[in-house]
Amino acid sequence: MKRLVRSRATETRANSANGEARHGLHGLEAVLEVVRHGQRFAVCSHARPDGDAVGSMLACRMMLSALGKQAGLYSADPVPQIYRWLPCAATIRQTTRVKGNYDTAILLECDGMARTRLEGLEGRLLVNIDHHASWKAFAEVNWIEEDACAVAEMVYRLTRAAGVAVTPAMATCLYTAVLTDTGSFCYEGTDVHAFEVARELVERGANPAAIAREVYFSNPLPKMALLGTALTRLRREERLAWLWVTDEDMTRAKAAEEDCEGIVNYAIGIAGVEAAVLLRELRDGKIRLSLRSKGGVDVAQVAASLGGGGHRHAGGCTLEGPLTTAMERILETMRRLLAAESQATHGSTRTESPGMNLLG
Ligand SMILES: [Mn+2]
Repeated sequence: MKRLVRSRATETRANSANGEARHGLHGLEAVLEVVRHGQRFAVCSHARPDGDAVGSMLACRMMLSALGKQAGLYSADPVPQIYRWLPCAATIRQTTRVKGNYDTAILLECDGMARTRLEGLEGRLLVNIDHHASWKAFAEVNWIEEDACAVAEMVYRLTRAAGVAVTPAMATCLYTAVLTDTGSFCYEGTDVHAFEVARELVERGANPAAIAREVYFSNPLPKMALLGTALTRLRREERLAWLWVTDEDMTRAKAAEEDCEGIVNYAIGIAGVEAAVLLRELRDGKIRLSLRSKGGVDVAQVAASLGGGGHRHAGGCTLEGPLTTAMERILETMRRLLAAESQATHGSTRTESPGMNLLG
């Protein structure tokens, strides 16, 4: 199913091969050129950074430093606890504004400047490196590889192409990014390339067991308390499952924003469920959605249509509240999507029976 998107990426690869930019797209070579000529780089990724964003930013800075360049790392949100042990994680500055005389800004897996929630990027040479299906060619230099298992794979390739030796610290950052972005090598798109990159990173000093211990076996207790609450709200209707977390739940569990990470996987993990949604009430009343699919339906499309982004299997977006309104809206969209997919696959619309709550 992921193969459906290969054509665009293949075209991108072709662009880089013949060095010519079509539709505003460039390749690795164009980014390499910018890296060689620039001196001061601001490197950032999307707000609410995940393992791929954090690991790739850190490795990117290490690569630029090795080339004798200056690099500043910026994030609108704090680095999640489970990634704070990464080498040099403290060099990521949490701010809403990038200050400094950077000539170039590298945006990792963002579909626009807004996705960073950072100000001060304007007026610099913008480089866009993305592997999301929801990519946009918004920058001066756009390098897109939808087939890359993580943006870390692209940073790794860039590092190799720049002739920079991948140190154990870089390998650790990049491996963590690949590990988390492939869902521990479980998601669709975990192909031979993903394992090749992982193998090369382990060869260069990444320690899989030590990294897994930090990322998966170091959960704070409030995260478990929040998960417990969320699971009491698990609902299922045929091939669709959903659950939600209120702001009050967060307060009661003493949970942090990042403790919501992974909850949606319990919903998509149910046998027979094809698509899942986690709704999370934010402090400002808006509702953050995490969408998952086993591949039959494309949640990146849904997310993009609602102002978000992601991949076929995983996406996210933010809706206006209240929770019940956002829930009705997304469930209606998902039901329609599943019905259309069912019709396309089986030639007839399955009757989606009235909702059956899993727990009462
Ligand atoms: Mn990613």
